Amino acid sequence: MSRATSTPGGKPPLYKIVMLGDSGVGKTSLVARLTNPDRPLNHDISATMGIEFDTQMLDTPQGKVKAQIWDTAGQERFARVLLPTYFRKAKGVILVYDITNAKSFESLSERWMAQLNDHSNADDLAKLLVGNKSDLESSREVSAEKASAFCQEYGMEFLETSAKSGDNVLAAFEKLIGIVHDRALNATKSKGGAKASLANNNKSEPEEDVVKLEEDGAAGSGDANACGC
Ligand code: G3D
Ligand code: MG
Repeated sequence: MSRATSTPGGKPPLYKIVMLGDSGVGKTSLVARLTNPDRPLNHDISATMGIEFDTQMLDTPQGKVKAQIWDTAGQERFARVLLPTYFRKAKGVILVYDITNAKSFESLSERWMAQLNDHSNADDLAKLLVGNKSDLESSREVSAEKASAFCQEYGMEFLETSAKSGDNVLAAFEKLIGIVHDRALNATKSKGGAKASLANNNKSEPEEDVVKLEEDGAAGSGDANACGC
């Protein structure tokens, strides 16, 4: 379990979340919009190879937390090799499709949910469905009703976003990280309270490898090699 609580004045808890979805749906653009909202949508950064991650401080109703957001190419052959590393210790997942591309929505049930189940304990992961490119309403192929029905089936929340306009981007990441943080706090309580958790955390828990990646200076470097993948 990640550090679910922080000491007064201490570091906020850090949670790993992963982006999933077909190539081209806008995963990299969403992360870029979150971490650098003033940068126009520009695709020098779109040729995502392997794995990269970035960190971002986010607000939740229970205080500030740090999200370590992993992004992948979404290219099947490459992703298969990297998936175990990708999912390791993840606490949340954002499943992204493109509202103008019905196939990208079908891929969620045909491919991405199966990979989630194969490589993680899907029940332990907080999940958020994101329909991106909401600015392209006239080209819409996936209705919000259809997406909501999918969410009910898999027990997840849903938002439509536009990485291009910035609409709902922060809200999406905050929603997911809020769920992750709530779950961690509840788990801490049910394990005997925050005090016990803090005591355990001082015994250098194995989750620290996620933190270590960041401390190594790899965070945001955009370099798959930098995270030892
Ligand atoms: P990916 O990381 O999921 O593969 P990218 O997707 O972030 O690389 O985005 C793929 C393409 O979709 C990019 O276009 C990008 O500009 C565009 N895109 C991403 N999000 C949005 C959005 O919300 N609205 C619109 N209109 N376009 C978006 P290019 O042409 O650079 O390939
Ligand atoms: Mg990408």
